[in-house]
Amino acid sequence: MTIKMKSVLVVFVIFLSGCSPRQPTPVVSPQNMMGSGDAGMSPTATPGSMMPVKPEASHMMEPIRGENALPATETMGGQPLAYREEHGVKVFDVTAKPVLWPILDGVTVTAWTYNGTVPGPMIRVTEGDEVQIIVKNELPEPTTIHWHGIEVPNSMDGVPGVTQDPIQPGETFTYEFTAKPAGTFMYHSHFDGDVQVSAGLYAPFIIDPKEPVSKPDVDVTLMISEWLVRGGMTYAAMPMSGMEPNYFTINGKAFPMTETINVKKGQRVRLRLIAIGQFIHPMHLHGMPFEIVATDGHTVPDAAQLTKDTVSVAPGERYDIEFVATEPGQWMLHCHILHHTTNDNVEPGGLMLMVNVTE
Ligand SMILES: [Cu+2]
Repeated sequence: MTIKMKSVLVVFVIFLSGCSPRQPTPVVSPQNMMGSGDAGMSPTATPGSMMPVKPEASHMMEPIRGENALPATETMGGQPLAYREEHGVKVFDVTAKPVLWPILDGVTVTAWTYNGTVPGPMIRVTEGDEVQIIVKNELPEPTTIHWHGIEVPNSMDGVPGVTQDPIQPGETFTYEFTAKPAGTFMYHSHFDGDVQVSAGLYAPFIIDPKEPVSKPDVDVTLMISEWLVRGGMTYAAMPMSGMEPNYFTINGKAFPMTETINVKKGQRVRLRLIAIGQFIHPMHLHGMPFEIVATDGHTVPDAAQLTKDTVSVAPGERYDIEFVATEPGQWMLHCHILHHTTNDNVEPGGLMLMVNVTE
């Protein structure tokens, strides 16, 4: 072993010993935390599992705050948001607020939402539109919105402490930009993202092309995310020991409460897959192969389109897939990490839905 390697090892050991939890966390049981006392004894300790010793990191271990959260009045998330036109600008109102959101019969999460749904409402405009989004913060904590993948001016990018001050509880902030380019995008919180995004602050943002293109017969947007529900409390699910999710949702619902996509034989179907949680999901369609027609909102040229039946959607990615529904029947779309097709470890559940093709 070289001197350099030895010194790296010594520094690493000092780092690990400094990270040992000094007191039990109030939320997650110590046996779940890994590495308590001696990280070297724990073969699967992750950097995340060491973090609760830092006071500023403990927020992620606490339940999602739901003071004054009312039961959701809407049943479906991701629905188109109405707007008003003012001097040629499309103006949208978005309120960030907690609600109690059912993801399954008998399972309700405390969600932080845009306008009371998970996902929040879909903003859908045409390339080149001037848009204004008036954001009111009714959360108990500051927030901001990032327009993921959209080419906005830097001052509209929603990064707290960099491009803007956080929107404090009770405050309003107006975002304004020209919608471009065309494609599948999303908007989500960029303040305490590990907690706020996991809690539900995300929604689709679709920009349709200005020049007419051949439109699919069926066009469905599916946002994929994860939840940790324990003892009736909701926590921000993370790839971190003791904080892993036990529920998985498509558009805010776990199977069998996920939507069914109804299609007539011969129709061309576009599914816009968006992963907004912190886990990768290899989504597999039964019965019919599909083409990947756009990645992260950008059109894939015909000659470069892959024909697939499974596509892995990593956090932040979008894949637009298309297929012609040639075969009648009930065809399942599901994640192929099969633990993700369970509800609290019971199959079937989670990331499954039916594509129902009829004559
Ligand atoms: Cu998955």
